[in-house]
Amino acid sequence: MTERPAQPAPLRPAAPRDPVVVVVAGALYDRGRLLAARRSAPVELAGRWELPGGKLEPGESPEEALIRELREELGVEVEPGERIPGEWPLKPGYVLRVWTARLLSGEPRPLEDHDALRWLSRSELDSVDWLDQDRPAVAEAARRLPAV
Ligand code: 9L3
Ligand code: MG
Repeated sequence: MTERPAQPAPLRPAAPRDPVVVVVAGALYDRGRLLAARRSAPVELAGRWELPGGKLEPGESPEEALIRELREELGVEVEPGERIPGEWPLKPGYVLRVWTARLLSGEPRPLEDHDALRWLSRSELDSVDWLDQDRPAVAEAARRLPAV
């Protein structure tokens, strides 16, 4: 009777990848300008400027999250447009994805998590202190600034 060759040890099932929290942000355009929002919290980010948005909630599509976040934070209704290609790391376990968005109604106001808003033309984009993590996304958003 021949001995069966030793079987290799069964492979461990692949460890599930750490879930990544998706943060969606909007590149909102109006007459050739891009909306920038100054964070009021948390303290380590306060005073820095960003594309407004926030974390995807369970069961939400990114577009739904963007609509909800901009309604909560700015008091406006928006229509998400195209996803700006790319994905930018935030703090560990978080990534930023950006969509263009069109203002349907309302005038943005800093209702939640921001204390100032500015509409920036292309030549003004460097005049605010963007979060480092938002800079590459802002550069991509700026390339899509509609000419006026
Ligand atoms: N964040 C960075 N850039 C952005 C946004 C909308 C958010 N454009 C970071 C800040 C927080 C985390 O993502 O660390 C979650 O964002 P939020 O829910 O506090 O807005
Ligand atoms: Mg937010």
